[in-house]
Amino acid sequence: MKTPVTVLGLGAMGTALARAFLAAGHPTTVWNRTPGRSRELDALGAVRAASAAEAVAAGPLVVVCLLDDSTVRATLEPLAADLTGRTLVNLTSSLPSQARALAEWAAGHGVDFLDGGIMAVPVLIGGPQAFILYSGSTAAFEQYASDLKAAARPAYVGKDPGMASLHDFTLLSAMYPMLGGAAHALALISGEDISPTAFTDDYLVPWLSAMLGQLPAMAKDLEHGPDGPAGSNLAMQANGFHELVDLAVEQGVDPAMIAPMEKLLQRAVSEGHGDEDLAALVPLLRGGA
Ligand code: FVH
Repeated sequence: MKTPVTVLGLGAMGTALARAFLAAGHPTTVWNRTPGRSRELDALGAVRAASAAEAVAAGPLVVVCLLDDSTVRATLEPLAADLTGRTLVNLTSSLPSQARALAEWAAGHGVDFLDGGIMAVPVLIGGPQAFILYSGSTAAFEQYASDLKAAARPAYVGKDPGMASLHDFTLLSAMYPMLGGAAHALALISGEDISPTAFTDDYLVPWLSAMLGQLPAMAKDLEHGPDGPAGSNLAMQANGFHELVDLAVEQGVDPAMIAPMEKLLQRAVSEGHGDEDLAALVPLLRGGA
């Protein structure tokens, strides 16, 4: 028999996780604060527990996916005794410090603990693009990785329970400005006779894909130092960037999304990095505001 799994929380993500475990043949017990949510899981074979404690008692592997860290603490703290001897996998978004504190709480109650960062939206769960970053108990990961695979490809990023969250939020920090930049680009053309779909398919995706292809070189420069003169030096970029802000103003678009980049480039130049490449921004940012 496959490992029984308990899922606490049937929001959009908890429901997707429960569906994936059911699809992979895991006996799956579910609980949600508001009863009756995600009724479709019943027909797939989910067992609906009357209380969180009853859900926890159903099996050795407890996956929690609630709104935020304070919700998790409020839900789990009364269940400490029920969780003892089981493995708790927290897939709720939380800060590294919160994950570490939860791990400490779990250890104090004899609960094996993994924190996870879900790199997917609900519709991708169970599919090939989804992956989930895990950190915390190596033993728990080794024991349950093959079960957790039902939800998404599991990637273990370290014993420190804060590592999954650090990786997760770092990846989101790269994603949001990219998607915000895409929204800014589409706003620039929105008053024009240009199809957003065609523009995106023909130019935006190929352009961003080509630029993404440059990231490994940037990371290499950062790790080993530049291996030649900058192809696109920061002085040149800082000099021209105001035109992007001017274009936004001309098109009636709020430049809020791109304006901080101009300031950052100017700062890099004024601090002597004009002849360097974008990798020079990394230590600059690390130095703080
Ligand atoms: N959905 C997504 O795209 C992202 C992908 C990456 C990871 N996130 C994180 O996953 C956590 C849950 O997100 P979600 O999408 O499932 O969120 P909701 O659909 O809003 O469901 C929230 C669940 O939390 C329950 N809940 C809220 N407050 C309480 C409380 N005080 N006590 C107990 N449970 C609570 C809520 O229950 P109910 O409102 O139905 O009673 C839902 O089960 C989240 O950390 C994302 O950042 C998702």
